[in-house]
Amino acid sequence: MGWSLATAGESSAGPTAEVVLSGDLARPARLTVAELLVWRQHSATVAFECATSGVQQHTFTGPLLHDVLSDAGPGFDPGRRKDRLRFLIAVRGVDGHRAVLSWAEIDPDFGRAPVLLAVTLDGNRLDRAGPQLVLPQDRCGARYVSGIQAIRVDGRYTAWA
Ligand SMILES: Nc1nc2c(c(=O)[nH]1)N[C@H]1C(S)=C(S)[C@@H](COP(=O)(O)O)O[C@H]1N2
Ligand SMILES: [Mo]
Repeated sequence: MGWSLATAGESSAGPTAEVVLSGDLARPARLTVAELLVWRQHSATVAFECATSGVQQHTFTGPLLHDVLSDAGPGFDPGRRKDRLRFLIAVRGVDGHRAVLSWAEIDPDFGRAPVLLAVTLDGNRLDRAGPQLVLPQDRCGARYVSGIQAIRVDGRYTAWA
């Protein structure tokens, strides 16, 4: 057999990363960078400090995390604001690095943080590396989870059950 055009999940440049959206969602999904380009794209030029490598500045583009997760159907009644306050968003990179946000942090009715699920970094697409979390409000870089492999929405906080 000769060479073939890209098949699902691969291209001549290597495998394509997928982000798994799971948890309390009506429409769980697996999304590639190409699919994340369908949402309205936002740009953010940010500076953050790393404890080991100092201050870095980058320009990212991608959809709002809130837009992507809202389309996946989180399990609350959107008309009842108090319901949303129990929801957590856990973001995990391929290397196991993870960060937890509250739903209210990115909700336009509460914290309104313009958090991106970035699909480009300084003009380069992240198809193979996977998307990166961008939190323009953060002074430190530690929550800028790169190589995002999974995002889990959890509305059943049970520690006080
Ligand atoms: N997947 C993953 N993302 C990560 C990290 C990590 O260890 N793994 N480190 C974080 C930290 S501590 C910083 S400061 C930023 C910037 O890292 P960079 O210097 O690799 O750009 O990435 C963040 N994102
Ligand atoms: Mo860091």
